[in-house]
This record gives sequence, structure tokens and C-alpha cells, in this order.
Amino acid sequence: MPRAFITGITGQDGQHLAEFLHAKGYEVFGLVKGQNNPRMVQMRDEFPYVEPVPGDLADLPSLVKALEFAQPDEVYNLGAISFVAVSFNQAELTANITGLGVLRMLEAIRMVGGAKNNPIRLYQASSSEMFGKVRETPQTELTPFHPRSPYGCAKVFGHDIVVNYRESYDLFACSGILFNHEGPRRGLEFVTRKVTNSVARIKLGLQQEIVLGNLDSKRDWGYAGDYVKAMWLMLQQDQPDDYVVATGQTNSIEDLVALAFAEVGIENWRDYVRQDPKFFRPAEVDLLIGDSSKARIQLGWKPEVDFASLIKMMVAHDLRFEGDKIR
Ligand code: GDR
Repeated sequence: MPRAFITGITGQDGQHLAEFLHAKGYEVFGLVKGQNNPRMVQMRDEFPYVEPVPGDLADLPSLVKALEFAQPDEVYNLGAISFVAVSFNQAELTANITGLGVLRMLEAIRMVGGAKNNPIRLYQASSSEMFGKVRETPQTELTPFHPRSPYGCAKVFGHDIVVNYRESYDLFACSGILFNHEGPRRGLEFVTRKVTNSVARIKLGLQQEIVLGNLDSKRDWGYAGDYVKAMWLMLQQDQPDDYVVATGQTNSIEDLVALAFAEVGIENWRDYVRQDPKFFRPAEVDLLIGDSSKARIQLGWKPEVDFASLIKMMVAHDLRFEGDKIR
């Protein structure tokens, strides 16, 4: 039975990946930080097959112990301070966890190593936020980085240190430069889920309006369930490499809002939307659109769920989720 160790197990991608790997016959271990982590209760109920392992990306000895315990064939480093807006207020913490956490994981892998003929393979969750103020469109693996947030800067460090350790120590370490990926498990702080959940609540009479920031920025949004397959495929190749994972379609926040409202039969969506400067960011990423040709050709990966189907799925889920609360 292959063994996988996932950081960020309680997040959206951790949940999708755990499900995916479990279905493939993996034994799945998840790094869980803190005492009485409240998200662990949900994990125990929904993912009883995941074995929790205590530890923290800020604590190298705990990572070494966790790897010694899990003895993984594959490590998926998804753990991070992942909300871009928060990273402006907690820049040092973001640099420590999202950036230095990657270095600690690489060191832990070097120390624990794995079987001689089967060294531990690492997947690092890199991000399209590294492209920031984009230098070219669409963005590929070769597009230079210009991050626009402490989060983006920390991800650039994580990305570069993976390349450096791969080249210096011959580690099997890959980075997936994943563009935005969403779904019903997305946290309510991210714009897609904030919108689909608010639209459902407005439809059900539970909320009057949505308060948003910048409506003009554009994102390449895919479905998280599709994207975790690309992570796994990267670790099944003969050689480690980096890959852009994206749909190649871009939409604005305004498109997202209009589509979500249309799903519940509301056309005059502007009557329900208010903008508040507190949701604007000190520096913004205006346009993201990824070219995932390399992943499509070398990994045989392609996204299955398009933007319209994704928003439809999320609105339908949120109508059920919010409706259940009032029934
Ligand atoms: P992003 O996702 O920053 O792209 O990073 P997010 O959904 O937070 O923002 C997308 C865009 O929407 C604009 N926006 C708002 N965003 C939020 N959260 N709330 C609002 O009210 C709002 N109004 C407008 C933002 O300004 C932004 O332009 C996500 C994260 O998952 C990262 O961890 C990951 O690396 C990247 O995607 C790829």
C-alpha cells in the first residue's frame, strides 16, 4: 500500500486529495497543528481513513518526527497561510509558514530520506499569485515572477527553494503552479464561495446584500477536484519537474457575481452588491490566465469542470447547505 503524507489536510485541497488518494488505495497521513484543532472533528467524521499526525510547519523537529512516523512514499505540502488578504496583515507569519515551511519540509525529507531505492517524493503547492503583476499573458512555467502580496513573495521563495534543493541534492521534488481552484469545500473567505454562499442566502431570504472589494480583477478559475489529480500525476513521472495547472479561461469577479445570481434567477444583481474599500488589497493581481500545455502534454491532465459548471455546482451546494440550516 503506498503511503502519502499531506500538510494542509483540513483545507479544501487536502480534503480532495485525501479522498482521491484513498480511492487509489493509499494509506493517508495528515499533519495536524495545534491542540484541539477544531477542524479535526470534521476530519474525523468525514475522512475516518486519514491518520492525523501532530506537527507544525514552523517546527522542523516535529516535521522530522511526523515523517519518521508516517514513512511516506509521497509528501504533498499544501499547508500555508493561504488567504492573500490576510498575508498583508500577517506578513511575517506568512513568510514563516508559507515560505520557510517549505524549506523545513525539504530539510525534513533530506533527514528522513525514505527507502534507498524509493526516496520520498515531494509535491509543493506553488501558486499563480507568484506571477502577480503579470509579465506576459498567458502565463507559463517560464513566465518571470512579480508577486504582489506577502503571500505571493513567500510562495516565490517556496518555489525557488524546491528548484534549488532538486538541483543541489537530487531530490524528487515538483511544484505545481496552480491557478485558482474552487468548489463547495472552499472557505467562505475566498471570493467564489463568498459569492455563491451569499447568493444562496439572498435567494433564501437570509441575507440582503453582498459586500465585495475589486470587481474588475480577472482569475483563471478551475475545480479543485480536477487539480488534485495533477498533483498526483506529477509525482508518478520518471523525472521531477514544475507544471502550470490552469483552465486557460479567465473571468472577472463581475462575471462570477452575474453568473451566480443568474443561477437563482436574479438578473438585477447590481441591486444586491455593494463595494467596501476594506475588501480592496494594497496591491492587486489584475489578470491571471494560465497556459497548462505542458501538464496537458506530459501528464495527460486536463480540467473536466468549466467555470459555468463550477459556479452552478457551488450555488446548488450552498442552496442545500443554507437551506438545511433553516429546515
Ligand atoms: P486569490 O483568491 O487572492 O486569487 O488567491 P480570492 O478568492 O481571495 O480573491 C480573488 C480576487 O477577488 C477579489 N475580490 C475579493 N476577494 C475576496 N476574498 N473577498 C472579497 O470580498 C473580494 N472582492 C473582490 C480579490 O481582490 C482578488 O482579486 C487564491 C488563494 O487560494 C491562494 O492561496 C492561491 O494561491 C491562489 O488563489 C491561486
